Amino acid sequence: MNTLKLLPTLLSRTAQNTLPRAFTSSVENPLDESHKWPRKIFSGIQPTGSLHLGNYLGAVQKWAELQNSGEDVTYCIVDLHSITVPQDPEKLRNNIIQMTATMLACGIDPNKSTLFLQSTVKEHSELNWILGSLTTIARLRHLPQYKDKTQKMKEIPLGLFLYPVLQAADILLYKTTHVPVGEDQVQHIQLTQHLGSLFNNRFGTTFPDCHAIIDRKEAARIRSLRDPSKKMSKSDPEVKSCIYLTDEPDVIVEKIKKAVTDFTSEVTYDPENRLGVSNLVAIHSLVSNGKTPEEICKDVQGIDTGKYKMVVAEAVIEHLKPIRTKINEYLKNPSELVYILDDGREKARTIAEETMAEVKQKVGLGANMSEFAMLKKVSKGV
Ligand code: AQP
Repeated sequence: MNTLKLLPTLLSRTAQNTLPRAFTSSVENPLDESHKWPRKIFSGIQPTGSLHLGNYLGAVQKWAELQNSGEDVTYCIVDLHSITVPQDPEKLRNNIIQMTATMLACGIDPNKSTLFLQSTVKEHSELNWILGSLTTIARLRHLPQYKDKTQKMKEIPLGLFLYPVLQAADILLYKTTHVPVGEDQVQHIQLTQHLGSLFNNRFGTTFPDCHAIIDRKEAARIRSLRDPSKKMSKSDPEVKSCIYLTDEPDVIVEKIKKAVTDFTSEVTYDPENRLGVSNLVAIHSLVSNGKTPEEICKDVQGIDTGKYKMVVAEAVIEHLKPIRTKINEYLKNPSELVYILDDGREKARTIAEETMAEVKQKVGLGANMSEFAMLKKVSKGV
């Protein structure tokens, strides 16, 4: 239905995109600084099991806020990224369904957001190849996520090395201006800016400059409960380091009870010097309807960190309860989830196809070759 509605727009845009303008603009038109880009939000999440509090508070909670404030938002379940480490095919498909249910339960509304599965829009892989041909091995080798993830690996998959380029393709394909992410992704957004401007300089203005949105300091980096010097991460082998949205209440209590703090019993928010307790205050603040860390500390004045852990656990359990219930509800109807992803794919594909046609034409690849041949014929006066 969407496709039909969009067809006239698509056709008229294609017709407007007259051949001589497109071919000459590619090399002769330098970077157009004055171009005004519409504000567009894009972000992605890997379908690797359940969401943890870091993913939720650092990214997805913000995604729903942006959607509800009327922004143009596109959210992608990035399955191609997840296969950079080995995946069991059956489990991966289950995880895609699980992640779709989780997104909806966290407030992503397919009527307001475009929610789709990355591998169903082939243009992500195509743009990845083109951008990969622009970037250098030296630029990728120094990215901290690559260094962290491969530290203990003997054989490093090429995909793990290249995935920041695919991430840049994901973002640029939709001419994104803003990307809501956690702090761990900042270098990848910088790489995206670099590749976008490299492309623009070489082939003419095509992509806007994009910016990371990290506006809530306390959410930017949720820390491991067992080692607060590290970020909360699903690949952490320490099971109690990470709270999942689907954890049962008793598991959440157990994990927070075991959270590493320090020898001072007072509850204060001092993220520079007291990483562990400040992490708990940050989590508490983010699940408490806009209460600041300072207000939280004032509320719990007089209780020690041991007792405070129970207060945090209770707040987290309360906040996650409706989300867990909704996840289970959505999971009862997987076909509906697949339908939502299919619908999202159609919306995403319309934009992705348009961008790729422009990119291929500018790079000199095989798009519109028949029109090119016609133009040659005309210029030779045949
Ligand atoms: N600890 C965190 N604090 C704040 N934000 C975080 N994000 C991840 N961890 C934290 C943000 O979550 C979004 C989606 O992340 P992803 O699915 O791509 O997973 P990831 O970044 O690889 O992080 P994970 O879940 O912990 O996985 P591993 O163990 O593979 O590193 C991103 O916006 C990310 O910033």
